[in-house]
Amino acid sequence: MKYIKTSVENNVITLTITRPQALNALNTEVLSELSTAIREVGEHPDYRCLVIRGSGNRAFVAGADISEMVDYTPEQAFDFSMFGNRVFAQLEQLPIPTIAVVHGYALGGGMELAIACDIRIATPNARFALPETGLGIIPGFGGVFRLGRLIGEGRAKYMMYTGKTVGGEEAYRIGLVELLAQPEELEEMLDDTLKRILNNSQVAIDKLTNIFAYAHADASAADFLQEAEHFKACFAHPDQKERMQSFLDKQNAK
Ligand code: CO8
Repeated sequence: MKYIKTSVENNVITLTITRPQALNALNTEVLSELSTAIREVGEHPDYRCLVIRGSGNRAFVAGADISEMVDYTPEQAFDFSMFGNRVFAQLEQLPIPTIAVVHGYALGGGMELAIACDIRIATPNARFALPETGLGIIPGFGGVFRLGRLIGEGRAKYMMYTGKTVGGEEAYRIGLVELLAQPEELEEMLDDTLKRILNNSQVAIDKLTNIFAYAHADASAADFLQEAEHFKACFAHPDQKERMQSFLDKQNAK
């Protein structure tokens, strides 16, 4: 794989999204590789935990790829959203615990990826935001529904309507991340969490992951379709093209 690097240690598999030149932004290729990697994780009998990280020291994932999305037709936007929704649902429904390790930017689809995992560990320099409304779109990878479950609907609406960035400490305070670690303590905290999970009964954890997958499966299918339909409609409006183009023009002028 070109964009997803894999490593395995003590029955724990780590997937590192590796597209540092674009702050690990998710284009179709990255998403396709992620889909394959997650499917393979689900089929492997020996893995007991999955860790997801972003390459480099600046970002977990800076969102879906804006340069790819800017010219999408509404139909392409619908397909991209449904595809992303399927990949993140695959992740959410894995039969093993999943942990996102977040440093730097976790924006838009990147934040949606982090909240599709079971547990999040972040450093104070983590930057979470859903900047989609500023780009004329909405979160399209299941985040509209998942975020409210995690931090409460009011806070979720605040983050989506305002696009405001939340740093690592605030993310910890509002329950967007479960663990906060100074950069030098991050690996130790991750190892400690993994050891605690691995020391417990695999049978019991397997039962829990099954219950959580069951709890969200029915609602998710209808929710994702609803989200993708509205996501599609954003691409039929000039706001989306103007706002994304304006972002890209500013990037080019740097
Ligand atoms: N897409 C494409 N390229 C990106 C993205 C992105 N989301 N984020 C960063 N990059 C690229 C930059 O264009 C730049 O590339 P280049 O060097 O070739 O110009 C490189 O990464 C480094 O970025 P910057 O030079 O901008 O670094 P700064 O430190 O100045 O800024 C920021 C970092 C603040 C992260 C800035 O890059 C930024 O604002 N990026 C966009 C963040 C964003 O808005 N993300 C949300 C996108 S929308 C989304 O995720 C929707 C999800 C739902 C999709 C549903 C299905 C379709």
